[in-house]
Amino acid sequence: MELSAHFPIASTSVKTTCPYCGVGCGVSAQVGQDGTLAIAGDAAHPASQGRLCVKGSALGETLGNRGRLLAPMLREEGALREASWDEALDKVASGFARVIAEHGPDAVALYVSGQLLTEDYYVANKFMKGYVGSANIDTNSRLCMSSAVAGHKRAFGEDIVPGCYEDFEQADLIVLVGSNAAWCHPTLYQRIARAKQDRPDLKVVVVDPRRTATCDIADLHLPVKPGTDVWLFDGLLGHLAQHAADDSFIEAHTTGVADALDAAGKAGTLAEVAKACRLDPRDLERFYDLFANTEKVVTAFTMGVNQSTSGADKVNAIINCHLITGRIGRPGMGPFSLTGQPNAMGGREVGGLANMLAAHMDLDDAAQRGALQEFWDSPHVAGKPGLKAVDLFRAIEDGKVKAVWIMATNPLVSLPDADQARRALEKCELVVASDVVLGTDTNDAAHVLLPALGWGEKDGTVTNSERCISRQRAFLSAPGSARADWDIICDVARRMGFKGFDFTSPHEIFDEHARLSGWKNGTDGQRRRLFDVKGLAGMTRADYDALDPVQWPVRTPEERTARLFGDGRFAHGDGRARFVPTVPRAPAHLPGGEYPLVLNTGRVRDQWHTMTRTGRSQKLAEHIPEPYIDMHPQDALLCGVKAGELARVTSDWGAVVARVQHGGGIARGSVFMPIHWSGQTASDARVGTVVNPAVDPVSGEPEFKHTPVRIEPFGVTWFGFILSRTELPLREASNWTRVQGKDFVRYELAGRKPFAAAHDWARKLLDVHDDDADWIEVEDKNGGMYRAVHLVDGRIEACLFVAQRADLPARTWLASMFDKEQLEPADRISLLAGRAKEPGIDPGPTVCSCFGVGRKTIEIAIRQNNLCDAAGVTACTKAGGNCGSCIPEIRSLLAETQVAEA
Ligand SMILES: Nc1nc2c(c(=O)[nH]1)N[C@H]1C(S)=C(S)[C@@H](COP(=O)(O)OP(=O)(O)OC[C@H]3O[C@@H](n4cnc5c(=O)[nH]c(N)nc54)[C@H](O)[C@@H]3O)O[C@H]1N2
Ligand SMILES: Nc1nc2c(c(=O)[nH]1)N[C@H]1C(S)=C(S)[C@@H](COP(=O)(O)OP(=O)(O)OC[C@H]3O[C@@H](n4cnc5c(=O)[nH]c(N)nc54)[C@H](O)[C@@H]3O)O[C@H]1N2
Ligand code: SF4
Ligand SMILES: [Mo]
Repeated sequence: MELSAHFPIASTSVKTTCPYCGVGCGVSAQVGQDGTLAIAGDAAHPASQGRLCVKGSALGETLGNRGRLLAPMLREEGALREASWDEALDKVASGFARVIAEHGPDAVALYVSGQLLTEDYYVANKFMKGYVGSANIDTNSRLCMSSAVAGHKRAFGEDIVPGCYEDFEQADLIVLVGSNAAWCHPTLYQRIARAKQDRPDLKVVVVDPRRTATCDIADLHLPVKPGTDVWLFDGLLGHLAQHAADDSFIEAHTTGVADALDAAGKAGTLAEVAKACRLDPRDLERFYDLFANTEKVVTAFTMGVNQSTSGADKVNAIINCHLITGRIGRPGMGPFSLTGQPNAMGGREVGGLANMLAAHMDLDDAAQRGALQEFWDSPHVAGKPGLKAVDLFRAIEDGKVKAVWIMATNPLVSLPDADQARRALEKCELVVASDVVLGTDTNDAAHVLLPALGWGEKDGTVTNSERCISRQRAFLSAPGSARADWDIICDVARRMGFKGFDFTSPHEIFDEHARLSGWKNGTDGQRRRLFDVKGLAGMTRADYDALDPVQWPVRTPEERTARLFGDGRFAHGDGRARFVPTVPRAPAHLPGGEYPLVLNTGRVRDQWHTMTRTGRSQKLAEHIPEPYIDMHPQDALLCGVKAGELARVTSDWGAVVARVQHGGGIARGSVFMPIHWSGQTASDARVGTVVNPAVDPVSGEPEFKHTPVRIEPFGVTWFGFILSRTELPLREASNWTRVQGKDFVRYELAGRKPFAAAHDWARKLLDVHDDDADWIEVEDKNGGMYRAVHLVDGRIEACLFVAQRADLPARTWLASMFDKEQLEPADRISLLAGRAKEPGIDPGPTVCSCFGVGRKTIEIAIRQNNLCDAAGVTACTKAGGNCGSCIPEIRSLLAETQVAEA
């Protein structure tokens, strides 16, 4: 891609880390002399060994200045205007200072993100807990990893992931619980798939209410009833106690087994557990036997576990099973929390959560608070936990928190009961947002916008799921007047008169962070913290810049640590791990009455969260271009909705509209919606508005995967689409979704009001004023059809197609017209038909985004060449030949085609 306005600062290849998921793949970025950028996997990176998934591969497409926030902005009387850094930062500093002076330090808050670098995160936390004097700094990791953190702390005494990625290759059984790794941790998933191919004895069990792409490699899929994992693992604990307990390990290294078994007993007999989990008892027995009889077991878990009102208990129920068998800390075994964001771990190391301190110190330990204050030489160290994300936004709405600074997260989309979050920001006196892009739902509610450096421009470190610290390195110069997040925070801190923020580079911050990790660590009567990277303190700037990926702890510069707890010593004072009793309990809100179905929410393969970055890539838009509701055909029948048509999903908290589809492997009683669409990309698909705000009592993590809803048809009277070179103000128009095209934007439309005055509406919308504009149109008033194309200098500028029925032409051919600088006469004639005179084959929905290969192309190749495996499909069509993220889908097409042929 061209990076016209971006001045490349490096013309050789720069090694950095992917800014998306917690696998933390190494990326090699090369900016050519001509300004073009090439992205490839970094073969030397231990987490990924040269591999990238589709999102990582498409990083180049997401850069560039289009849509970026390039200067500070202030909102005055509802309108945004550019401001200088001085003016903007003074406004933030004086606003925070005034609120603190008038209402105390707890009346301000920071809401930050696992997408900040460790250095940014470190200073944000120091600013709030050490200088403002409040622990009101929470992070979107509350929505993500907080149940795992709570579970780790309860069991181990510290937030520790004991294992490493190699364990997935060395295991004989991998249990994936509430994880769609094929789509969410793709390169790690592919590592498992390769290990299984080499060693078919490696068994994989997937525990997920949906039959996801991850089940492609599963020997056993347990489609648990949503929210019932504690029953499942409590039942397993009882089974293991009888068949696989490691008594000497339990005796020497743990406490609390009897209470845990007592609590687990409440789950009942195997038959009762099977009933509670809605599983076939034979499958359950198979799973229990497999687990009991396999020494090397890794149980990896993600959001199906954490995002629950029993999230922390789910985590501990899993850990209990590893403790009772002593399967922890040794090669090929252990509980393994897969992190979501690129720096979820780094955030936890610096104490980004409202109930933690920096460097794994404890907020409720006065001695550690004292030690931290001494190290920082700060006026305070917050003495009580701050507000957790959901409570924070309630406190903002209640007027208790009057100023909030949001960094690298988009809470008006990602929080549960997202309309509540919007109401909160509307009432808040001062809302500051630091972001890399201008158009986000949260920015729309902010008073001050601060432009941050993004990936490729910023410098620092991140920590992945296996505790591996890697450098993110800059290879592009700052666009506009954007500045690094750490730099912005330090500047505000200095303006508020705080000392201790004179950092001039991320290297200096990292050094302080590394020194703090070793500060009074196990000395001066303080608890020994396993998080210790003092071996990385004292590096020169050049050392830091050249830092190779390294797993912590790093107590001496030479130390390398793949696994923890192998010696049976845990981080609790007595060195023992705790069995945590977990009594199964149902989710907070159960389906029934008005809301008979359970809404489950999660991710799709090619998009990242609220789409502010992946949404800019045409390649990534094609796999799943529109928001959808996946549901069982029988439920659809009962609700009176049909596949391909729009439906409304309503809960007690809000409503959204999306297209119904089947085939997502969902059982009756549940529906699934992706989380990615916001007010910027769709009129009515911000799914957070529907999600209930109940949280886990221990971790404060919301129950994103379980909201009772009802579904009903969303009747429309017309359908349509627009392709346009410029963005259109559709905000108030009918139902719409925005899809990124190559040199255009596509809008899918539907309307409820009778369709009238098409000609005037179309010209107004497409901004065509000139009477002799090159404007071609056709209207069939009786048939309820209207089509128009606007050309400028022989090039297509925009086209609009609407009809009373949904049978509009496929968008593919029209989209290809946007590639042409000049339309040929034959193209012009075909424009209103929306397809070439002799149409080729419609490739169908995209399966392989890397090479743009559609479903129909693959199906035809399978049939014509009698293909029987994914490698054959790749050889014929290229699909799956780059990142491999689509291989599970190719394999299910192979299976479907084979069934159809039979
Ligand atoms: N493509 C892509 N990848 C991503 C991200 C992204 O936005 N896009 N985001 C990253 C982030 S921040 C995160 S946190 C991770 C999330 O990674 P995952 O947790 O793997 O992804 P999700 O789709 O949120 O949910 C996982 C699964 O939990 C299942 N589930 C729902 N309820 C239950 C239940 O009660 N029990 C069990 N066992 N399972 C249940 C869902 O059906 C779903 O398939 O992905 C990371 N990777
Ligand atoms: N219904 C439902 N909701 C969910 C979830 C779910 O499963 N279901 N999952 C939850 C989870 S696990 C997560 S992690 C959250 C994620 O939710 P969010 O964190 O809200 O989502 P993002 O779109 O990643 O928001 C990141 C923002 O930071 C900006 N940004 C990117 N890089 C930088 C940078 O370097 N500096 C600054 N200042 N800004 C930057 C981006 O443009 C974007 O606006 O969503 C949560 N919400
Ligand atoms: S698996 Fe994909 S999204 Fe995750 S770090 Fe690797 S390339 Fe990035
Ligand atoms: Mo996450």
